[in-house]
Amino acid sequence: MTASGKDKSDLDVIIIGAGVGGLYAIYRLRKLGLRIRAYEAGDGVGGTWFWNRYPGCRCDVESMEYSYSFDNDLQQEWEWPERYGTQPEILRYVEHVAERFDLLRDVQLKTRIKKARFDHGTNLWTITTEKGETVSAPYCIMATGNLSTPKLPEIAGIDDFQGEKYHTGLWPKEGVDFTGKVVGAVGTGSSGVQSIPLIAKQAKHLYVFQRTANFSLPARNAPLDPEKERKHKAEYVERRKAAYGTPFGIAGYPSPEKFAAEADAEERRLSYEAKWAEGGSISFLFAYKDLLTDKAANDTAADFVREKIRATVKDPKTAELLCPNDHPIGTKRLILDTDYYETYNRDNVTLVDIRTNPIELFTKGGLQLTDGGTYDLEAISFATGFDAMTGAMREIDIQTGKDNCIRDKWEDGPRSYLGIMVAGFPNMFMVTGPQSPGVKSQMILSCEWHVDFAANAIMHMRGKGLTRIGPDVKAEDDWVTHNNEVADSTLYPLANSWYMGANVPGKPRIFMPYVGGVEAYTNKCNDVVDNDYEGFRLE
Ligand code: N01
Repeated sequence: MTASGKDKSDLDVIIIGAGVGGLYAIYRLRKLGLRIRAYEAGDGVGGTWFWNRYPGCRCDVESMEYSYSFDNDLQQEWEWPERYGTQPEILRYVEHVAERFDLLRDVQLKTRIKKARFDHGTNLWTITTEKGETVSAPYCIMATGNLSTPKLPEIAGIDDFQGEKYHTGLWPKEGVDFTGKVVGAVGTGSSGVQSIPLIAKQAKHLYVFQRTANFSLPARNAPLDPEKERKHKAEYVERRKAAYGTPFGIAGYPSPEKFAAEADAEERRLSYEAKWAEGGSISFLFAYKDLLTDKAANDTAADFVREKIRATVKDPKTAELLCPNDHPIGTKRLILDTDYYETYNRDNVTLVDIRTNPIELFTKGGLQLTDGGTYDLEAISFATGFDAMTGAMREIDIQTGKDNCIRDKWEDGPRSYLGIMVAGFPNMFMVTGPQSPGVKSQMILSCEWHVDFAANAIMHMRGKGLTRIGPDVKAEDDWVTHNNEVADSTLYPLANSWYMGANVPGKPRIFMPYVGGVEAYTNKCNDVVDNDYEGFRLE
């Protein structure tokens, strides 16, 4: 790190974040001969997989897919033990990649960036760390992650609670032993649903405080079938290419051929039954063409899952509470679980409905509900999610002039061109930014796509002797409009999800990811480049 006042352009590209995207940026840009450095808040690399160490944490994309594609030897040699990778296994993989390609020498750990300023005179970004150090470069890549700003509930007394308190997104490295303890679990999204069965196995008693029931499907995790692995590896290169031509960036799932109404009730039941037995969310959502666009079609799938919940959970009142009823299936991230619903048949687990009777306040020894009921708790696991998609960038004070900062620009929701750049913020690239398919795709593939786009753009600029690139306001406006139109043609906006910013009080309700699919998106990006970076201004 250059001390303030020294040579201001000792790097070509600053990378913020050393998760999956940031690490690939180091690899890719270094190969191009660029001087780069990544700044990472954690004391290790891996981003999401570094921070989310809660029990049961596992990826919901199959391990043969959820990996880098940039090096065929890497993808051939790495062996995944299970169908879905656990957090420790994925972190081990990411650390292996960092070591294998000698990426760590360009990472500065334990360094949180507080400020980023662009100087229009010099065309340099200068970033400032928490400790006040600064460094400058013509380009800056925000590899800050979409789910990297953990959020605790804004409920009175939360700091008064004297027991153990954990957030799934900031879980202690050494793990947590709940043995013999009375534990509360708040939050029943993916993190809650994955952790609750394991916490229940340890706790003396577990109270699950549920505000919204979510749809969850069985993951059917198992040791990886060696024959499946062999076949997959033989086709790896073709599968990766094919992935860019699919909706979610994952090849191997045949597109649905029928609308739900084209099948009768029995045919639909058999189809859902087969998907349920197979495990996994993409396959389930691919049962029919219109599950995410037509409410009546969606109801057929949602009813099927509700019936499964009723058939699994023995206490009818608990089963009914666990049946999601406020959003179409798939419009919140569809969860994959192992024994989630079965967990409610344990004597030491109680589901508490905080939709009709919210948590009023936390106390020294537990919490109190609105009706005055109290719960004594020795530990609380908060699986309450993140200030998603925009939180990490809004935490950095990003400015390109006195009246132009990202916090203000995104006050009413994010605006970007392709989720890659923001008008008025030149030379700043985002990795899987809002209005890109990032979180609705195989994330690692999308990270590679975005880093490649930035790398190619930077080399294009250098080749032409240009120094400043950023989107036109009109191109950005059109992309935002397109993003919203595509979202509005689906059922997604019907859910109070983090895609909509709905989980953060006061956050504007705008649908943030691009749901037109990876194929449409990558085609658009290719057209933009082929048309001389159409929509970007290169100066
Ligand atoms: O967070 P969430 P997450 N009082 O926002 C509740 C990815 N991920 O960490 O629905 C009471 O989904 C909230 O209730 P409600 C994946 O993309 C992937 O679980 O807002 N409750 C909800 O139940 C996922 O979607 C994997 O009413 C409050 C929960 O907390 C994303 O990360 C694993 C509350 C938050 O759910 C985020 O998942 C884990 C309050 N004040 C995560 N505030 C896999 O790959 C929030 N809640 C499998």
